[in-house]
Amino acid sequence: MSKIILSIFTILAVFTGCVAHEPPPPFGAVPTHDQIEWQKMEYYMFVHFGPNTFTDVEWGDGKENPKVFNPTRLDCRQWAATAKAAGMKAIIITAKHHDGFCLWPSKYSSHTVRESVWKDGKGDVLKELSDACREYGLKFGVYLSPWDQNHPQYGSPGYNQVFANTLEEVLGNYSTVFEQWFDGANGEGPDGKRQVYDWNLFHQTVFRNQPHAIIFSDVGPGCRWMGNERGVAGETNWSTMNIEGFAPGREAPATNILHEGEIGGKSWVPAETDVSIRPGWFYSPSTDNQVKSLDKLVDIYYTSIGRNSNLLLNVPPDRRGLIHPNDSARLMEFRQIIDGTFAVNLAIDATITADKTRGHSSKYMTKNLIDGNFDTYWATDDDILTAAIEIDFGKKQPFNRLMLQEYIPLGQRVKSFRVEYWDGNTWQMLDRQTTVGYKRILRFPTVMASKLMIHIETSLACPVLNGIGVYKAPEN
Ligand code: FUL
Repeated sequence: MSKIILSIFTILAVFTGCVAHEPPPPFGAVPTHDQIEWQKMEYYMFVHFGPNTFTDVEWGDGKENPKVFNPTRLDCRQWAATAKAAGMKAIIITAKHHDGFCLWPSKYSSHTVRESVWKDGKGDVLKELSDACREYGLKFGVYLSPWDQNHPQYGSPGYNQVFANTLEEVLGNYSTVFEQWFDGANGEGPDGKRQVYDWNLFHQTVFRNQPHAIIFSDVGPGCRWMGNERGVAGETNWSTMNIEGFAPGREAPATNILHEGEIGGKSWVPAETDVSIRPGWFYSPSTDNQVKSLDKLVDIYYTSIGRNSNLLLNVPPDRRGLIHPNDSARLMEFRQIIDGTFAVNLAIDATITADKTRGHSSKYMTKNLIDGNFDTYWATDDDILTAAIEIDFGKKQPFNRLMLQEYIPLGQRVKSFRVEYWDGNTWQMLDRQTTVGYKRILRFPTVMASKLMIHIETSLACPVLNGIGVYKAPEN
């Protein structure tokens, strides 16, 4: 009899043990493998370059003489070297802006580098940049504006195929494209007509040529515009959103939705923050002394990468075709500050405990939060939606940054959390926030404390975190 009971217990224990050791099931919309790899890139360069660089306007009207495009010392290797030294992972270039000018000799346009005097009309900026990116180990991406104020067919049904052919040329002839950037701006063409865009055709063309490309637009589907050009993503920022029935531009969801995403949204469309290092997107000699300050860039870091968004920082080359020294010097200072801030994770030498651990299993313990391995994580049992994680430094320690990361392959879950520190007698409130996502960084005045506690207050499904960092940024 007792043997039977024992076996039943053994079977039960093994069974429940097995269940508890299973990874949490994915929750809601989840990213594709390409979206996960894209999110890990975090920081890359936007390059606005074209006739506007020489005419000092932000929006050319397509009537410019192509001969105005004449960089005297164009060197894409200098752009790539700068991006690399800045810690960026890629460069996205405006292959064609709203003026329709193509930075490659397109056979579907008569308004291109071929018609310019640069290299006697034999140059190709996309070729030079994609080669330079390859050489420097950077990914390559392209911006193409469907709005085209030069093309004679713009505003007629035939233009959609012209644009698809143009895309095919750019995506099929250079290198792997990690991101296709679609601008939502849709204005009038040369004959005063507006185009009804065939997004299905455009998307099919992208995926046929570049199956792994992330498509950026107001509504993705790969990643989304986060609603402003100031570098400030939503403090609450879901990577999920409902995109069905919407389109880029005038048919996009309300800006506040782009800004914050949507809790429980049916698609995974993470935010990308695009912002320029200068007041304009294109170079102007009048802005040489208006490169954003170091403090401003650092603020942008925390309101983009620190808020579950990638950062696409625009650095416009000058009329020589080079990144101006004022911009590159600022980029290097910026990198130094960020690298310095995140060099030492104080959580690594601390004792980290959680009040709940999935199945009490070592597979899901807090050590996974600091092992530097993206694919290992701490989690709770499926029905446990709140938890507390304590970080004990063993002695008083100054710190002013806290980083949290959710394991996004299983979806975005945390809806609210609060952070407290131990003042020696009691727990003191430090901050209360909402979403985490791929990466959330809190910035606060330096605290001297021996312990830090993170309370996950609400979560849509059991919390799954794969990273925690506590840092002491140099005071500046
Ligand atoms: C906008 C464009 O109109 C601007 O010129 C710039 O290219 C920016 C990144 O996107 O929609």
